[in-house]
Amino acid sequence: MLEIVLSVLSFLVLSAYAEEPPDYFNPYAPIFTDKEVYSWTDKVHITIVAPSWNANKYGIDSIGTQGGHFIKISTSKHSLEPYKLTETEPNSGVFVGEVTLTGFLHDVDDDGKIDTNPRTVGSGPTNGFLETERDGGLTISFEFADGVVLIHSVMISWNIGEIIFSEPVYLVGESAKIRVIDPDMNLNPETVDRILVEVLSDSDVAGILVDAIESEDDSGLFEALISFTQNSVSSGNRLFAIPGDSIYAKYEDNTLPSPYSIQDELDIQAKSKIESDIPCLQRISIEDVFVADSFGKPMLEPTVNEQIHIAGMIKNNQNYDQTFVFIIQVKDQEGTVVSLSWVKGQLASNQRLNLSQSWIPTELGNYTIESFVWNSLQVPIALSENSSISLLIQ
Ligand SMILES: [Ca+2]
Ligand SMILES: [Ca+2]
Ligand SMILES: [Ca+2]
Ligand SMILES: [Ca+2]
Repeated sequence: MLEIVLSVLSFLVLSAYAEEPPDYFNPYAPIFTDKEVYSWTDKVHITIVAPSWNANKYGIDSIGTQGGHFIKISTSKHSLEPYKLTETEPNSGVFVGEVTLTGFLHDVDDDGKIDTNPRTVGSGPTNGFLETERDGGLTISFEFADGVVLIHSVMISWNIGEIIFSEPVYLVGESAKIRVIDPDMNLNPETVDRILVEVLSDSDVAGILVDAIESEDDSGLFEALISFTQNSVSSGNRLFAIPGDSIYAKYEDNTLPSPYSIQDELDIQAKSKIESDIPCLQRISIEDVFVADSFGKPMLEPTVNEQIHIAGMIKNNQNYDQTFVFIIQVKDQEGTVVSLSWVKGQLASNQRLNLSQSWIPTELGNYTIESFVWNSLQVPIALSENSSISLLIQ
């Protein structure tokens, strides 16, 4: 402390540069940065509060370039010195500047081409470019007074990207927004950057490759909007996917923090689902169920031990294919199921289909014929309202 005071005093004696001498006994000049951790190509906003360097209350002062009182901005292998910061207002005593980090040579999207332009140049307050390493620090030092050096350090690190769908489920007519957050891909803080995202569905595992665009020049947040089709192949930002499909979005992160190596890559994935915009029970309708003879003619008085056909017509109310199981069960007066049968198949867009099942009643009585449509027997989801008719066997 004594040493500092002495050197500050000697500085006072030699001082000739300022109209009013700094308050050397109160060297309040903290250095601030807008973040504590930066990515490799971020822009760093620097603020130094140094009221004692506000030499001219009526003019804009600057700091950092006066002999013996340099500001130095450095990474492990590169530095900018002297670097000038300028006062925000004539009488603020607050000095600001920017330095844009420029990373190192690296291929960020695995296409074999380098995507960065590392360089170290500039003298401030906003024109500085500085090369950085993947891990390490950035140090700003300011020799506030002779022998009094103020230092502020921040970290530089890559980040593991994140990817999300805006919704857990989309209806067929909706668009899906995909967001990727990876500050490492904000390669130029002055312009909108873009990254590639792969999007695929259970029905199209080849999928599409879409551009996700940075939301602002300096956000590191990338967004892509995709739509779904059930009737045509995937193309552009349109993905073939049918209701019930899971949909997947994948971003390959080639900028991973330690302990990953610089050459490592990691697939970051998100999952969502696509559902029909028609309520489940209205996707298929059972239009008509009746009892027919072997020629398809309605039977008015069916009798015991005579083969009858239970005929039904179902209709797909959606404009895409739908797999189905059409189930018919016959119950006697006690509610016991005496016949159970089903037909599996696929209905094309808006298709009507006639189906029938045969049954030979062995006893007289009143029966109930119930029919349902499910999507499958394995994981049954009802796709229609149930139909029920009564039948007297004589
Ligand atoms: Ca001033
Ligand atoms: Ca590349
Ligand atoms: Ca950018
Ligand atoms: Ca990254």
